[in-house]
Amino acid sequence: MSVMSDNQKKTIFSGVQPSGKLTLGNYLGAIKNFPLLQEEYNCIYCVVDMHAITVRQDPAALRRQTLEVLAQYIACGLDPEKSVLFIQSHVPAHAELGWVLNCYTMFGEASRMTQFKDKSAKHADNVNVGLFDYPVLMAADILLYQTDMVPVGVDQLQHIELARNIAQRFNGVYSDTFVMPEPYIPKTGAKIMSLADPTRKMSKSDENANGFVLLMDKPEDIMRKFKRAVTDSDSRIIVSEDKPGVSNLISIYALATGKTIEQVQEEFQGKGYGDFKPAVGEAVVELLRPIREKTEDLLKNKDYLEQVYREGAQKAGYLARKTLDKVYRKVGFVKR
Ligand code: ATP
Ligand code: LTN
Repeated sequence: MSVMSDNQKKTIFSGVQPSGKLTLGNYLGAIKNFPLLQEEYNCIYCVVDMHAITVRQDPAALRRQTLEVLAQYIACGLDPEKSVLFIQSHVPAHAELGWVLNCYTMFGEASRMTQFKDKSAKHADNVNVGLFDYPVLMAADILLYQTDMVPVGVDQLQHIELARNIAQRFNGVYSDTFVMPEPYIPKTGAKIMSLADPTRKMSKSDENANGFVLLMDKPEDIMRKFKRAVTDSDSRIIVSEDKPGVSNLISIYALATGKTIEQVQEEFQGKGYGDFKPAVGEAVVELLRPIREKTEDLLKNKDYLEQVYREGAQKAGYLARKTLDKVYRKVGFVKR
């Protein structure tokens, strides 16, 4: 397997939480970029179920959603022969390194994480220690694989900076142990906004279902959501700071069709929302159709998915153990 044999290649790692159904934001901001680099890099992609339980989950739904995310990774173009695909809780080294890194993370720096502040406001009845510690586990995910690059949406930038700070601190105390990871954030699509409130991020946990498009949404639902999308007072189809609704739709259309922002603005010059919104809807329907169909097929074949995540955990576990052993030795744990 290339990941074990090819040390010349750089490593990419990323994760997605199985905390609900995946949105167009998850796809355009992150997952779409995962398969692009499969040939040139050692790619490792994880379904981060341990992160998902920082917010209360229904056990049966969590189990189903974990397999759905795995199936969607493959449906979006990840090839289990080329990339390592696995489930976080199957590789205990994540929790083990997470504990060690807790002892090299300052309470103050963890307290500054905006996702923690947002999520504790949203789940005020369950502000648990795991929610606070979430970014340290994420640092462990990344650092375990000596990751060079982490493809994510822009909302995760602060967490990657924290992972870098933790790595630097540890390397400073014990000599070089971890590779310094770099974020990989797309120029367009790094933050897809809600269709119902374009000042907010499109989020799968939004209470307003018209705000997000799911990868598994039926074509008629996608069309309805785009036709109802909140736009701005004047009807010009241009990107502008004071036109967050239209700017968001232009980004989505550009990404779905492979056109540039300029080409899209030109295409709809002199036209109104009546032409533009259904065109965005149709482009997204066509973008998502093959992903939805492939996901549905894969979910019918549980044996295949099981084989993928078992093999993935074995490969990931081998790589993770190498880093963990090094860390345990450096901090002074007796060899077992
Ligand atoms: P939740 O809504 O439960 O907070 P989430 O969708 O924000 O979850 P994840 O599922 O873990 O969080 O995100 C997976 C990846 O998708 C991350 O890299 C994240 O940056 C990216 N992402 C999430 N939402 C968007 C968005 N609206 N635009 C661009 N990228 C996004
Ligand atoms: N925090 C991320 C999910 C995540 C992740 C990671 C992303 C967990 N571990 C490691 C990249 C690398 C999120 O909520 N979007």
